[in-house]
Amino acid sequence: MNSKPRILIARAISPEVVSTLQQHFDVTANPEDVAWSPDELIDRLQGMDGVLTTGSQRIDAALLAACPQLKICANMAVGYNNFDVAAMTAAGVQGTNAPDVLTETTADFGFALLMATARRISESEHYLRAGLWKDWRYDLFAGTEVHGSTLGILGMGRIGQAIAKRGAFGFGMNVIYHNRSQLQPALEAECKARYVGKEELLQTADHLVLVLPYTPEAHHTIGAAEIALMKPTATLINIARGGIVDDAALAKALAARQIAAAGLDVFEGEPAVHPDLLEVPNVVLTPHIASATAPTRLAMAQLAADNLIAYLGGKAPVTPVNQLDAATRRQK
Ligand code: 8YV
Repeated sequence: MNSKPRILIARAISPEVVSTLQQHFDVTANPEDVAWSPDELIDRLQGMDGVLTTGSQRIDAALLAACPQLKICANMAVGYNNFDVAAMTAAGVQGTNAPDVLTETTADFGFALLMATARRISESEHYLRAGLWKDWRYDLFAGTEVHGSTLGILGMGRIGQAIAKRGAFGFGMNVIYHNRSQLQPALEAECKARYVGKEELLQTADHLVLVLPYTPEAHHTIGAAEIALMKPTATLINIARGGIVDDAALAKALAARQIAAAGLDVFEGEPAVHPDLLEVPNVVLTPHIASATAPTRLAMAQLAADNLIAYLGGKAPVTPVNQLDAATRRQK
């Protein structure tokens, strides 16, 4: 009798996706939703053929060597900077991510964070809750204009394009972007976005949204020198990854009002947040929730499950992040 492949679900996900996976696999889940340490993860991965990971489980050469049975890591995230892709490919382990299903939801949140930052929503709510609202005042929480302003986007992938459309068509914004490569003219027209150099983007944007993938080259893409190029009235929004922004430099710039405000959903070393960021009022801080709506979380988990089912069932993965050589691929 052929036994079912064994998989580990590293964090708690929708019970319906767990049930689907149970039809195909011998499943070990994590119903208490414990954030395992790297060593605990290695322990639990012994004898597993596949794992459903989130962006917070690091998959590296040491883990792959310690888990020789492991054949696929299915990330429930579009970003996969938690994967050492080269090490996975060298070890013959398939990696998959979860693109597309979260694009519009994440773009919605990017815009929500932009609006909250520009219009000082968090800051003014704290003021109200603290009982400080006693009277009307001409410039009470006067913010930055959104409609008709210039929206700058750094990283023009699927999410960047979805944000551009919201800005151009919903808010009449002038959209400029910078990316590793310029979009095809038809796609630029669809997004109503104009390609500019990085310096022009920094100097011209009223609201700068970061949506680029986190690679070693993208570390501290925005630091003190880049912030110095921005307008004093500008806002900076990071929904990409912590590490793209030098958070210490940003906190300093916000305190000095070198830029007007920032909205951050991701942080260097999260869930820890740089203490200086917690001290400045002109920043909106959220705990990495840009893709967090119930339907989108479900779609992300389903896509990760589909990848596990396809690959361990002998088919091509749906959304691979690496291409394996048939000769070196870990097999049953
Ligand atoms: C996830 C994300 O919530 O998809 C991504 O890249 O950052 C988020 O949508 C997170 O990584 C958990 O998997």
